[in-house]
This record gives sequence, structure tokens and C-alpha cells, in this order.
Amino acid sequence: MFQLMAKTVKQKKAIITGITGQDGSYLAELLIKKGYQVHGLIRRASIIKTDRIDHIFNNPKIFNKTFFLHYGDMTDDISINSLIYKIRPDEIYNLAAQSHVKVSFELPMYTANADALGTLRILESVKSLRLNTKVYQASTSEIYGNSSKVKLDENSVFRPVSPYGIAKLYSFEIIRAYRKAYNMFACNGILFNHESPRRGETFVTRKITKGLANYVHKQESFLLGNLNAYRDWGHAKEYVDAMWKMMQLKKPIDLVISTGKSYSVRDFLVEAMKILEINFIEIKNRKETKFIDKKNNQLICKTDKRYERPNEVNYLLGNSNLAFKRIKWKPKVTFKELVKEMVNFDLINVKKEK
Ligand code: NAP
Ligand code: F7E
Repeated sequence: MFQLMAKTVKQKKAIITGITGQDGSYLAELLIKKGYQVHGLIRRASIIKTDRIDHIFNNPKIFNKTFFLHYGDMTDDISINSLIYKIRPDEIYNLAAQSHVKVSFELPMYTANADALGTLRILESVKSLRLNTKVYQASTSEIYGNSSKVKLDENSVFRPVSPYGIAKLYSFEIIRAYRKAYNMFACNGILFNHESPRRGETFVTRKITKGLANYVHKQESFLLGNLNAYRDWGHAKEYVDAMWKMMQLKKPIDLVISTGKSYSVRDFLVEAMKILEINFIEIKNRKETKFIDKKNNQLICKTDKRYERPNEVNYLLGNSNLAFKRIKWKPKVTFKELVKEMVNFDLINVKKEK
């Protein structure tokens, strides 16, 4: 009897765009564990860049059985439409984006195409194919722009200041508009910064942990931009859990996903040096700030204007009370634990590279 019942449970199908990214890789693991058939959208590149999903890709029990990869691009209508037509998924997690805020000032058109119109392409495909597919959109705290030092929630004002934030605000609003106009299950997770050992190496947290590992093993120094910006940093693994929980709700809602604590870039750097037992002195002049190793007088890192942005978001702090109420989501990993995990990961990796 039990066997008969088990057979009738339909395996859910999900498409993840951005599967090769930090969040895509954690989400793929989570959905596979939950018994989903997972289809990832992947861009063609001249080099192999599936590092974050190689452990899934190289598992013959999973690859092409419950986990599939398909070439496509968020800027290419046909690839999005034909993938959705072919798979007819129960859920789509739209995580693909040109996700670097500073790069968005240099590539504003491309960022708008991928990050704003890409979402529209998904919504239009689901709508025109008359599917009941649920759509999750990876929204971001960058849509708030500069706020006073208050906890930001679902009702705060959105005033983005970067091409990235503005493209993501378009996506946020188009998700809401399609939800209302066509009664679609479409929701936005307004995610504040989330990091992990899988974080891209050009984002500040990973720049710091990798930079310090290089300093420890190879005595190389590194450059940073604005040390005074504050971010609400959580762990990516916990944030993908929130995405899935949002998609299991009966009715779609938008939720802020954050830790409720904010630290500066300087705090992150200092905490990482503390873990590595590096005693430093900070020397400031009008041009730059330097961090010098007290032990040997060597330069650890210094600031450089080239890493500053034309518009900066100075302070971000989220309020996830609604997420706790509606999906029982609460982050557990503390700031110190997050920094420690990333520092230890890079320390071992750089040692292996040597
Ligand atoms: P990530 O590591 O930069 O990954 C981005 C993914 O998008 C990669 O798989 C990338 O593919 C893919 N992609 C980029 N442009 C594409 C295109 N034109 N067509 C198809 N795929 C494309 O980002 P993440 O940290 O995992 O973030 C996931 C999502 O959440 C993003 O939408 C980001 O904007 C948003 N978000 C992130 C944070 C955060 O703190 N991490 C916070 C709020 C919102 P390649 O590997 O080929 O480059
Ligand atoms: O910068 C400062 C920089 O690039 C954080 C993305 O996932 O989160 C991320 O965007 C802060 C900024 O992340 C360097 O000026 C100093 O104030 O790590 P980041 P971000 O811009 O907050 C949001 C929520 C997203 O949605 C995005 O997709 O650190 N900073 N020095 C630096 N930043 C970088 N990248 N490099 C530096 O050398």
C-alpha cells in the first residue's frame, strides 16, 4: 500500500538560472536532496567554470538522471522560452544576473538586459505557455539605495543608486505586476548580502579572505576600496533555504531575508585578521589607508580609489520579522562564524595552490 502511494507522488521539476553561481550551487544541492529533478541554465564559455557544481556534475548517480544542464542566456528570449517549453517546470528560481554592483556602472546596458529584461522573458514565457509554474526572483537590498540607519523591510522606500539596483527594481516590480495582473505565483526574496566559501572572488568578503590567505602563505598584499560601508552579511546556504520555503507557500509574497545585524568592511577585515592572529597597525593619510603587519612591518593591504564606486550604498540593515512569521526562517550563522569559515577555507586552498 505504502509503495503504491509513494509511486503516485509526482517528482517536482525545477529550473535554476544562475546554477553555476554561489546561490545556484547551494540551491541545486538543496533541491536534489529534496527529491526534485533539477534543470540548470548555463552559459557557454571558452573555459570550464562549473567548479561550484562539479561535485554534482561528476556524480554519475545524479548527472543526467535528476540533474540536467542546458545552454542558454538570460539575454536570449528563444533559449529561455524553449527551455521552459521543454521542461514545463513546477518552479523556476531566477538567480542568473550580472550581479556585481561596480561592474554594472561599466556595463549598464548589459546589466539591464540580463537583470531586468531577463526576468520579463521568464514571466512572458510562463504566461504565454499558460503554465502554473511558480517563479522566484532573486531580488536584493540594492533596490533600497541609500537609507538612513534604519532596519529595512518590505514596506521601506526603494531608491536604488546603481544600474544593478535599478535593473533589479524593474524585476521586482514586474514580478509584482504579473502576480496581480495574471494571478501568477511570482515572488521576490529581497536578499541582503550573503556570503560563503563559494562567494565570487571579486566581492569584498572573498577578496579579504583570499587576500589574507595570500598574505599568510605568499606575503602578497592586496587592495580594497571603501572600508566604511556597512552591510548585513549572512550565509548563502541559509538564504537558499528561504528561497525554497517561499516557493512552498500557498500564496506568493515578497520577503526580506537578512540577519538584522550590520558590520563595516573594516569590521570584516579586522575580524579576519584576528582569526589569523595578525597584529596590525592602521595608518591613514589623505590618499589612502594602509594595514601594516606589526611583526615584520610588511604591507598587508591598502585602499585604492579604483575600487570605489561612482555611487555608494553606505549602510544596509534588514528586518526579517515577516520572513520569520510566514516561513519560519531565521538565520543561525553569526558574523564571526561566517568570517571564520571563509578564512579557513581560503587558508587551506591557497596552501594547496602553492
Ligand atoms: P553569482 O555568484 O554572481 O552568480 C550569478 C549567476 O548568474 C552565475 O551562474 C552566472 O553565470 C549567471 N549569469 C550571469 N549572467 C547571465 C546571463 N546573461 N545568462 C545566464 N546566466 C547568467 O551571484 P550569487 O551571489 O549566486 O547571486 C544569485 C542571485 O541573487 C543574483 O541574481 C544576484 O543578483 C542576487 N543577489 C545576490 C546577493 C548576494 O549577496 N549574493 C544578494 C542579493 C541578491 P556564469 O557562471 O556563467 O557567470
Ligand atoms: O561590496 C565595498 C563596496 O561588491 C560590498 C552583490 O551580491 O550584495 C552584493 O553587492 C561593499 C561595498 O557587494 C571593495 O564599495 C570595499 O560597499 O562585496 P560587494 P555589494 O556591492 O554589497 C548585494 C545585496 C547584491 O545584490 C549584489 O549582487 O564593500 N568594498 N572594497 C569593496 N567591494 C568590492 N567588490 N571590492 C573591493 O575591493
